[in-house]
Amino acid sequence: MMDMKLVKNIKAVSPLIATIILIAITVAGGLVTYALFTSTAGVSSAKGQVSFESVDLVRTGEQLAFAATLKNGGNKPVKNITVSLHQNEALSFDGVDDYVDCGHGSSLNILSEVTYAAWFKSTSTADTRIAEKYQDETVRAVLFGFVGGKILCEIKTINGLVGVWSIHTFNDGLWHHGAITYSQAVGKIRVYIDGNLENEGVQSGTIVDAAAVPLIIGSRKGTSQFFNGLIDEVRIYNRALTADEIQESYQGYSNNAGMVLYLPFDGDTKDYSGLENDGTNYGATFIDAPDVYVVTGGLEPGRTVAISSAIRVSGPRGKYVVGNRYSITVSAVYVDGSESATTTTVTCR
Ligand SMILES: [Ca+2]
Ligand SMILES: [Ca+2]
Repeated sequence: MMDMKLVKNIKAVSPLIATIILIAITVAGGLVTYALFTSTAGVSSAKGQVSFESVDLVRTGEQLAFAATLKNGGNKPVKNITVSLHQNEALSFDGVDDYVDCGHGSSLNILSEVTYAAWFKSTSTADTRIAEKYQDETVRAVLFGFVGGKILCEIKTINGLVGVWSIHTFNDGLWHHGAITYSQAVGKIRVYIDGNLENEGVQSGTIVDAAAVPLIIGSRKGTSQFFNGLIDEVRIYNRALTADEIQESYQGYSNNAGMVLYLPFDGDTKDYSGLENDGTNYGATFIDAPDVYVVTGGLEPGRTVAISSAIRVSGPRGKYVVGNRYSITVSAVYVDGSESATTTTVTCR
């Protein structure tokens, strides 16, 4: 059975990322089923009965081809199989005192057209920040917050403060892509979740000049409003991305035009936009955030299943580098509810 929550949980882990791809799976015997490329939390590593017969990872330019043959070597029918590729980390914030300070580089002092975007995962109902440039109620620019499970964007311009909330709550513990934009030319603040416009509001004028105020990830000023959960792939642009571009970001395509900050949070808090707005990490920890294929088809004992898909690799920082080894885990849930997992490694070629 297709787990809709899993399917909704599309965290296009980037810079490598996949668009949502339907993968045809042909089970020996002719049954054809489908799986979505998606991503969820990690999996266990216990020895299991479903294993890899073969696995292959090939990068050609911006394309990554993944192929594997899985076998149910046990005597119980499998209900659900998940395959995950481990190469990506996210940053975990404890909701107490963790944050990242990206300083106040001039490229972050954006006055008229702006986008903040990030992946987030949380169950918090608190008043927290994903990213903010805030000194006090007078000198404050952009607030990209997670408040009561909703995304909140506040933009302060010379004409005053306007806040726009997402309509829905997103503190369901699943990965979501959040993006907020302000365009002085259009006169709108817009909030997008998972690639779609959630809400918008009217605002006007140039954004308050906060040149000396650092950009803080996961907190207000590093002193309050601490984010509780995971943040990944933070991007800031000095232009308001279009709805189509936001949708593409959600699907994992990296748009570099006007990008002034890019934090992939894969083992460091450096800025990979090229503008050196590197973050200093105060206590947040890196956790494994694998790319996951959810293979929804069942698998009878003794049978094999071949899966394959093409993934588009994008972004300024190449992932799944040729010659590097990556860990791949297959997790199985059996019809009786028991579970197993087996991990192997593969060299990208
Ligand atoms: Ca990451
Ligand atoms: Ca801490």
